[in-house]
Amino acid sequence: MPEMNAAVLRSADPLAVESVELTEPRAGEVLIKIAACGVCHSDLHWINNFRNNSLPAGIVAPKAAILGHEVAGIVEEIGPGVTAVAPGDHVVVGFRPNCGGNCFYCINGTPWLCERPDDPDRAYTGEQPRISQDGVPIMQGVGVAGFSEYTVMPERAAIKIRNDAPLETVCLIGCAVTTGVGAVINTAKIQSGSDIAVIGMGGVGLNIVQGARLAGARKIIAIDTMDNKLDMAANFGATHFVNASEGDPVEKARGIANGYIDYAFEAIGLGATCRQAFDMVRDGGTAVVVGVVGQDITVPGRAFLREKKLIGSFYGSNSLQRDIPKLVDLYMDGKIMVDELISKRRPLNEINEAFDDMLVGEVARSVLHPSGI
Ligand code: CXF
Ligand code: ZN
Repeated sequence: MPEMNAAVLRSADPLAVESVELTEPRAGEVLIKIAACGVCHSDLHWINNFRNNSLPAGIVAPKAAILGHEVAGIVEEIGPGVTAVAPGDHVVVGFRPNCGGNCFYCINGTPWLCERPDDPDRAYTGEQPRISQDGVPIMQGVGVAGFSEYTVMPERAAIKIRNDAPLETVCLIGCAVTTGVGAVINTAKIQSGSDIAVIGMGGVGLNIVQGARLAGARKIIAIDTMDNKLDMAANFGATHFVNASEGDPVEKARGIANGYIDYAFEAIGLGATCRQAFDMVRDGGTAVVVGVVGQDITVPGRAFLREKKLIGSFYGSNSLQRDIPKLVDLYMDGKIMVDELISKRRPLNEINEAFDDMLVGEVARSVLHPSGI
C-alpha cells in the first residue's frame, strides 16, 4: 500500500502532517496527485463538528480525519474499467460525485442531489475511507481528502479539464466558484436586470457577486461586517455596499433598491442572516440559502401570502461534467475572476496558519500545495 503525507485532524490541536497509507484505485476509481487544494469554511465547520462530536446524523466520528475538498491535480493511475480519464489528464475534483443516471435525482436532471446508489459503502462522502494509518481507517471529511499528496476518487468525480488551465488556481472551481456562480445561474436562474443582495463576502459570496455580474444583474448589493471584504466585492462586480455592523442591513439594502430586491443570497450559514435575506426581498422575491446552516430558520408565515420564497442551493445546483469545464473556460477567457480570490499560498505543513488567517477574516481563500507539483 503506497504511503503519503497528509494533514491529519485529531480531537486535539493542531492538525499535523503525518504519513498515511492509501489504497490502490479499485474498479472505477482513479488516483490523483494533488497540485492544489483550497481551504474552505466548510473545512473549519468540519473541524469544529469533529471536535464537538456533532457530525451530521449517521456519521460516526473515527479517531482521525483528513479534510480538504477544493482540489485540482493530475491523474496518476486508473483502476480497472475507467474510461472518463487517463493518466496525465488534468482534473478538478467534484466533492459530491453523481452516479450519472441510476438514481431518482440523476434521472430527473438534478445530479447535485444524487443519492449515489452505486456507492453503497458511502466511500466518497467520508464514512468509508480509502486512507488508513497502521491499518486503522481515517475518515475523509467531505470525501476528497485534499489536504494530502494524493487522493483516490471515483472517475465521475475527476472532471477532466483543459491542460493549459493553471491547476494552482482552478482548484477553487472544485467548491467556491461552482457553489457561488451556480447559485445564481443554476439555482436562482436570475433574469438580467435583477436587483440582488449578497450577505457574506467570503469565497462563496464573492462568487455569487461575480455570478450576478455574469448574469447581467443591475444592482448588486454586497453586505459584510468587514470593509476589506466589501473592497474585494467591488472588484468582483458589486455596485453597492452595506457594512452590516453600521445599522440595520435589511433597511439599508432595501433603501438602495427602493424596496425591490428581487433575490437575496445568504453565504454565511447563520439562521439570523437567512432571516435578513428573507426580510429584505420584495414581495414575490426569493431568498436563497447558500451557506451551511446548522440552526432552524424562522420566517414570518404571512410573507408567503405575498409570495415570498425561501429556497436552498447545494453545490451551485451543478452538473459536474457540464459545469466544471465551462467555468474553467470562463476563467481562461477572462469572464470570471479566480486568481483574485487567492490571498495566500502555503505548503501543506502550514495548514494551521491557513485556518488562523480564515478565523481573523484576513483572506478570501488560502491555497495549499500538498505535493509540490
Ligand atoms: C459544503 C456543503 C455541505 C457539505 C460539505 C460541503 N460545501 C462547500 O463547502
Ligand atoms: Zn467548500
